[in-house]
Amino acid sequence: MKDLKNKIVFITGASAGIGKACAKVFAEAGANLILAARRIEKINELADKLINHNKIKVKTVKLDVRNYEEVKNTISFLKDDWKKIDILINNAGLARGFAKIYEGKIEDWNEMIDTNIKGLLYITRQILPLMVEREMGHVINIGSIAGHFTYPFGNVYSATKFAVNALSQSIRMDVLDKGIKVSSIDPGLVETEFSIVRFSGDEEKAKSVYSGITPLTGRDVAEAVLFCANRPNHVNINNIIITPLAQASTTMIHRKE
Ligand code: NDP
Ligand code: 8X3
Repeated sequence: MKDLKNKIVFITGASAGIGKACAKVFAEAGANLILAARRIEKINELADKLINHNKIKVKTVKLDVRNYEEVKNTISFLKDDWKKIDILINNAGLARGFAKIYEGKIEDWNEMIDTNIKGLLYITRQILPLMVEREMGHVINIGSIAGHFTYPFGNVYSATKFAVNALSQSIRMDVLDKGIKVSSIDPGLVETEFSIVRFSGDEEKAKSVYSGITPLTGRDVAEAVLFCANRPNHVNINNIIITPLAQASTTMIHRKE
Protein backbone atom coordinates (compact mmCIF):
# COMPACT_ATOMS: atom_id res chain seq x y z
CA MET A 1 0.00 0.00 0.00
CA LYS A 2 1.35 3.44 -0.93
CA ASP A 3 2.01 5.89 1.89
CA LEU A 4 0.11 9.12 1.23
CA LYS A 5 1.74 11.10 4.05
CA ASN A 6 2.78 14.56 2.83
CA LYS A 7 1.46 13.90 -0.68
CA ILE A 8 -0.44 16.86 -2.12
CA VAL A 9 -4.05 16.23 -3.07
CA PHE A 10 -6.08 18.83 -4.99
CA ILE A 11 -9.84 18.35 -4.57
CA THR A 12 -12.45 20.31 -6.51
CA GLY A 13 -15.90 20.65 -4.95
CA ALA A 14 -14.56 20.09 -1.44
CA SER A 15 -17.27 22.14 0.27
CA ALA A 16 -19.87 19.35 0.37
CA GLY A 17 -20.72 15.71 -0.23
CA ILE A 18 -18.17 13.45 -1.87
CA GLY A 19 -15.45 16.12 -2.15
CA LYS A 20 -15.70 16.99 1.53
CA ALA A 21 -15.58 13.29 2.44
CA CYS A 22 -12.48 12.88 0.24
CA ALA A 23 -10.84 15.75 2.12
CA LYS A 24 -11.47 13.99 5.43
CA VAL A 25 -10.32 10.56 4.25
CA PHE A 26 -7.11 11.88 2.67
CA ALA A 27 -6.42 14.04 5.74
CA GLU A 28 -6.69 10.89 7.87
CA ALA A 29 -4.11 9.31 5.55
CA GLY A 30 -1.74 12.21 6.30
CA ALA A 31 -1.90 13.94 2.91
CA ASN A 32 -1.69 17.71 2.55
CA LEU A 33 -4.68 19.21 0.76
CA ILE A 34 -5.66 21.97 -1.62
CA LEU A 35 -9.41 22.38 -1.28
CA ALA A 36 -11.33 24.24 -4.00
CA ALA A 37 -14.96 25.38 -4.18
CA ARG A 38 -17.02 28.52 -4.66
CA ARG A 39 -18.22 28.53 -1.03
CA ILE A 40 -14.90 29.55 0.50
CA GLU A 41 -16.33 29.83 4.04
CA LYS A 42 -17.24 26.14 4.00
CA ILE A 43 -13.81 24.97 2.89
CA ASN A 44 -12.09 27.35 5.32
CA GLU A 45 -14.11 25.87 8.16
CA LEU A 46 -13.29 22.33 7.00
CA ALA A 47 -9.61 23.23 6.62
CA ASP A 48 -9.43 24.50 10.23
CA LYS A 49 -10.86 21.23 11.49
CA LEU A 50 -8.56 19.06 9.39
CA ILE A 51 -5.45 21.04 10.36
CA ASN A 52 -6.33 20.67 14.04
CA HIS A 53 -7.32 17.01 13.96
CA ASN A 54 -4.88 15.60 11.45
CA LYS A 55 -1.84 17.89 11.77
CA ILE A 56 -1.62 18.33 8.01
CA LYS A 57 -1.24 21.38 5.77
CA VAL A 58 -4.35 22.61 4.01
CA LYS A 59 -4.71 25.39 1.45
CA THR A 60 -8.12 26.64 0.36
CA VAL A 61 -8.94 28.32 -2.93
CA LYS A 62 -12.17 30.01 -3.92
CA LEU A 63 -12.74 28.75 -7.39
CA ASP A 64 -15.50 28.42 -9.96
CA VAL A 65 -14.31 25.63 -12.25
CA ARG A 66 -16.37 27.13 -15.10
CA ASN A 67 -14.14 30.20 -15.26
CA TYR A 68 -10.94 29.34 -17.16
CA GLU A 69 -9.13 32.58 -16.26
CA GLU A 70 -9.84 31.94 -12.58
CA VAL A 71 -8.64 28.33 -12.87
CA LYS A 72 -5.49 29.41 -14.71
CA ASN A 73 -4.63 32.14 -12.20
CA THR A 74 -5.34 29.94 -9.20
CA ILE A 75 -2.98 27.22 -10.35
CA SER A 76 -0.27 29.53 -11.63
CA PHE A 77 -0.24 31.57 -8.38
CA LEU A 78 0.31 28.47 -6.23
CA LYS A 79 3.71 28.51 -4.52
CA ASP A 80 6.17 26.04 -6.07
CA ASP A 81 5.84 23.60 -3.16
CA TRP A 82 2.05 23.46 -3.58
CA LYS A 83 2.44 22.97 -7.34
CA LYS A 84 3.82 19.48 -6.71
CA ILE A 85 0.32 18.04 -6.86
CA ASP A 86 0.40 14.26 -6.56
CA ILE A 87 -3.32 13.55 -6.82
CA LEU A 88 -6.05 15.55 -8.55
CA ILE A 89 -9.61 14.65 -7.62
CA ASN A 90 -11.90 16.12 -10.26
CA ASN A 91 -15.09 16.00 -8.22
CA ALA A 92 -16.92 19.34 -8.70
CA GLY A 93 -20.11 18.70 -10.58
CA LEU A 94 -23.86 18.80 -10.55
CA ALA A 95 -27.13 17.77 -12.07
CA ARG A 96 -29.62 20.57 -12.68
CA GLY A 97 -33.22 19.76 -13.52
CA PHE A 98 -35.03 16.55 -14.34
CA ALA A 99 -37.00 17.02 -17.54
CA LYS A 100 -37.69 15.42 -20.89
CA ILE A 101 -35.19 16.65 -23.43
CA TYR A 102 -37.87 18.55 -25.38
CA GLU A 103 -38.82 20.42 -22.22
CA GLY A 104 -35.35 20.91 -20.71
CA LYS A 105 -34.01 24.35 -19.82
CA ILE A 106 -31.08 25.58 -21.87
CA GLU A 107 -29.57 27.30 -18.82
CA ASP A 108 -29.63 23.99 -16.91
CA TRP A 109 -27.89 22.23 -19.81
CA ASN A 110 -25.24 24.95 -20.02
CA GLU A 111 -24.57 24.83 -16.29
CA MET A 112 -24.04 21.05 -16.35
CA ILE A 113 -21.90 21.09 -19.49
CA ASP A 114 -19.85 24.05 -18.24
CA THR A 115 -19.22 22.48 -14.84
CA ASN A 116 -19.02 18.74 -15.44
CA ILE A 117 -17.19 18.73 -18.77
CA LYS A 118 -15.56 22.10 -19.34
CA GLY A 119 -14.71 22.66 -15.67
CA LEU A 120 -13.04 19.26 -15.43
CA LEU A 121 -11.13 20.01 -18.63
CA TYR A 122 -10.00 23.45 -17.44
CA ILE A 123 -8.67 22.07 -14.15
CA THR A 124 -7.00 19.12 -15.87
CA ARG A 125 -5.43 21.36 -18.52
CA GLN A 126 -3.74 23.40 -15.77
CA ILE A 127 -2.72 20.64 -13.36
CA LEU A 128 -1.82 17.75 -15.68
CA PRO A 129 1.21 19.56 -17.23
CA LEU A 130 2.66 19.88 -13.72
CA MET A 131 2.36 16.12 -13.34
CA VAL A 132 3.78 15.50 -16.82
CA GLU A 133 6.79 17.65 -15.93
CA ARG A 134 7.47 15.51 -12.84
CA GLU A 135 6.51 12.27 -14.62
CA MET A 136 4.30 11.28 -11.72
CA GLY A 137 0.78 11.85 -10.47
CA HIS A 138 -2.74 10.53 -10.38
CA VAL A 139 -5.91 11.99 -11.85
CA ILE A 140 -9.08 10.64 -10.25
CA ASN A 141 -12.28 11.71 -11.95
CA ILE A 142 -15.64 11.39 -10.22
CA GLY A 143 -17.90 10.17 -13.00
CA SER A 144 -21.20 8.43 -12.36
CA ILE A 145 -23.11 5.28 -13.09
CA ALA A 146 -24.98 7.74 -15.34
CA GLY A 147 -21.82 7.82 -17.46
CA HIS A 148 -22.35 4.14 -18.30
CA PHE A 149 -26.15 3.88 -18.54
CA THR A 150 -28.64 6.66 -19.07
CA TYR A 151 -32.13 6.93 -17.55
CA PRO A 152 -35.39 8.77 -18.28
CA PHE A 153 -34.94 12.52 -17.67
CA GLY A 154 -31.21 11.97 -17.13
CA ASN A 155 -30.39 13.09 -20.69
CA VAL A 156 -27.91 15.97 -20.45
CA TYR A 157 -26.53 15.06 -17.02
CA SER A 158 -25.89 11.56 -18.32
CA ALA A 159 -24.27 12.96 -21.45
CA THR A 160 -21.84 14.99 -19.34
CA LYS A 161 -20.89 11.89 -17.36
CA PHE A 162 -20.47 9.83 -20.56
CA ALA A 163 -18.06 12.61 -21.54
CA VAL A 164 -16.18 12.25 -18.25
CA ASN A 165 -15.93 8.52 -18.92
CA ALA A 166 -14.51 9.22 -22.40
CA LEU A 167 -12.07 11.77 -21.00
CA SER A 168 -10.80 9.38 -18.31
CA GLN A 169 -10.04 6.77 -20.98
CA SER A 170 -8.50 9.33 -23.26
CA ILE A 171 -6.33 11.05 -20.65
CA ARG A 172 -5.03 7.60 -19.63
CA MET A 173 -3.83 7.07 -23.21
CA ASP A 174 -2.30 10.54 -23.47
CA VAL A 175 -0.16 10.11 -20.33
CA LEU A 176 0.67 6.43 -20.76
CA ASP A 177 4.37 7.19 -21.20
CA LYS A 178 4.48 9.70 -18.32
CA GLY A 179 4.02 7.48 -15.28
CA ILE A 180 0.69 9.10 -14.43
CA LYS A 181 -2.32 7.12 -13.24
CA VAL A 182 -5.89 7.88 -14.30
CA SER A 183 -8.91 6.45 -12.49
CA SER A 184 -12.63 7.03 -12.66
CA ILE A 185 -14.90 6.44 -9.67
CA ASP A 186 -18.48 6.15 -10.81
CA PRO A 187 -21.10 6.09 -8.05
CA GLY A 188 -24.81 5.37 -8.08
CA LEU A 189 -27.07 7.04 -5.54
CA VAL A 190 -25.14 8.98 -2.90
CA GLU A 191 -27.05 11.14 -0.42
CA THR A 192 -25.30 14.52 -0.51
CA GLU A 193 -26.47 17.98 -1.57
CA PHE A 194 -26.66 16.57 -5.12
CA SER A 195 -30.44 16.12 -5.30
CA ILE A 196 -31.14 19.38 -3.42
CA VAL A 197 -29.11 21.13 -6.13
CA ARG A 198 -30.79 19.13 -8.90
CA PHE A 199 -34.24 20.11 -7.63
CA SER A 200 -33.17 23.70 -6.85
CA GLY A 201 -33.66 23.51 -3.09
CA ASP A 202 -36.82 21.32 -3.01
CA GLU A 203 -35.80 19.18 -0.02
CA GLU A 204 -38.85 16.92 -0.10
CA LYS A 205 -38.26 15.98 -3.72
CA ALA A 206 -34.58 15.50 -2.98
CA LYS A 207 -35.34 13.19 -0.05
CA SER A 208 -37.65 11.04 -2.21
CA VAL A 209 -34.71 10.07 -4.44
CA TYR A 210 -33.35 7.98 -1.55
CA SER A 211 -36.67 6.74 -0.11
CA GLY A 212 -36.83 3.07 0.83
CA ILE A 213 -33.11 2.45 0.30
CA THR A 214 -29.89 2.95 2.18
CA PRO A 215 -27.96 5.21 -0.21
CA LEU A 216 -24.20 5.51 -0.35
CA THR A 217 -22.58 8.17 1.80
CA GLY A 218 -19.91 10.56 0.61
CA ARG A 219 -17.50 8.58 2.77
CA ASP A 220 -18.32 5.30 0.98
CA VAL A 221 -17.22 6.92 -2.26
CA ALA A 222 -14.22 8.65 -0.69
CA GLU A 223 -12.95 5.31 0.57
CA ALA A 224 -13.08 3.94 -3.00
CA VAL A 225 -11.12 7.00 -4.13
CA LEU A 226 -8.56 6.36 -1.39
CA PHE A 227 -8.27 2.71 -2.44
CA CYS A 228 -7.33 3.84 -5.96
CA ALA A 229 -4.85 6.35 -4.60
CA ASN A 230 -2.93 4.06 -2.28
CA ARG A 231 -2.35 1.11 -4.62
CA PRO A 232 1.31 0.28 -5.27
CA ASN A 233 3.09 2.20 -8.03
CA HIS A 234 2.60 -0.46 -10.71
CA VAL A 235 -1.19 -0.72 -10.21
CA ASN A 236 -3.75 1.53 -11.90
CA ILE A 237 -7.41 1.12 -11.04
CA ASN A 238 -9.15 2.20 -14.24
CA ASN A 239 -12.70 2.33 -13.04
CA ILE A 240 -14.91 1.54 -10.07
CA ILE A 241 -18.69 1.53 -10.34
CA ILE A 242 -20.04 1.69 -6.81
CA THR A 243 -23.75 1.55 -5.94
CA PRO A 244 -25.93 1.01 -2.90
CA LEU A 245 -26.81 -2.65 -2.41
CA ALA A 246 -30.37 -1.80 -3.47
CA GLN A 247 -29.32 -0.40 -6.87
CA ALA A 248 -28.60 -2.67 -9.87
CA SER A 249 -28.55 0.03 -12.57
CA THR A 250 -29.65 3.62 -13.06
CA THR A 251 -33.24 2.42 -13.39
CA MET A 252 -33.42 -0.72 -11.22
CA ILE A 253 -33.71 0.29 -7.59
CA HIS A 254 -35.26 -1.99 -4.98
CA ARG A 255 -37.17 0.21 -2.53
CA LYS A 256 -38.67 -1.08 0.73
CA GLU A 257 -41.73 1.11 1.26
P1 NDP B 1 -22.78 18.04 -3.74
O1 NDP B 1 -23.81 18.94 -4.32
O2 NDP B 1 -22.93 17.61 -2.32
O3 NDP B 1 -21.33 18.66 -3.93
C1 NDP B 1 -20.96 19.24 -5.16
C2 NDP B 1 -19.65 19.99 -4.99
O4 NDP B 1 -19.29 20.53 -6.27
C3 NDP B 1 -19.78 21.13 -4.02
O5 NDP B 1 -18.64 21.15 -3.20
C4 NDP B 1 -19.80 22.36 -4.92
O6 NDP B 1 -19.13 23.45 -4.27
C5 NDP B 1 -18.97 21.89 -6.09
N1 NDP B 1 -19.25 22.65 -7.30
C6 NDP B 1 -20.39 22.67 -8.03
N2 NDP B 1 -20.28 23.55 -9.04
C7 NDP B 1 -19.04 24.10 -8.94
C8 NDP B 1 -18.34 25.07 -9.67
N3 NDP B 1 -18.88 25.70 -10.72
N4 NDP B 1 -17.08 25.40 -9.30
C9 NDP B 1 -16.51 24.79 -8.24
N5 NDP B 1 -17.13 23.87 -7.50
C10 NDP B 1 -18.38 23.52 -7.84
O7 NDP B 1 -22.77 16.75 -4.71
P2 NDP B 1 -21.92 15.40 -4.69
O8 NDP B 1 -20.90 15.43 -3.65
O9 NDP B 1 -22.88 14.30 -4.71
O10 NDP B 1 -21.25 15.51 -6.13
C11 NDP B 1 -19.88 15.43 -6.36
C12 NDP B 1 -19.64 14.75 -7.70
O11 NDP B 1 -20.14 13.43 -7.64
C13 NDP B 1 -20.33 15.40 -8.88
O12 NDP B 1 -19.45 15.40 -9.97
C14 NDP B 1 -21.53 14.50 -9.16
O13 NDP B 1 -21.93 14.53 -10.48
C15 NDP B 1 -20.92 13.16 -8.79
N6 NDP B 1 -21.87 12.11 -8.47
C16 NDP B 1 -22.80 12.26 -7.47
C17 NDP B 1 -23.69 11.23 -7.20
C18 NDP B 1 -24.76 11.36 -6.17
O14 NDP B 1 -25.72 10.56 -6.22
N7 NDP B 1 -24.70 12.28 -5.24
C19 NDP B 1 -23.61 9.97 -7.91
C20 NDP B 1 -22.62 9.92 -8.96
C21 NDP B 1 -21.77 10.95 -9.18
P3 NDP B 1 -19.62 24.97 -4.25
O15 NDP B 1 -21.10 24.97 -4.45
O16 NDP B 1 -19.18 25.47 -2.91
O17 NDP B 1 -18.85 25.58 -5.37
C1 8X3 C 1 -25.72 10.67 -9.86
C2 8X3 C 1 -26.39 9.35 -9.90
O1 8X3 C 1 -28.26 8.03 -10.97
O2 8X3 C 1 -28.81 10.16 -9.92
O3 8X3 C 1 -24.70 10.72 -10.80
O4 8X3 C 1 -27.65 10.11 -12.01
S1 8X3 C 1 -27.83 9.42 -10.75
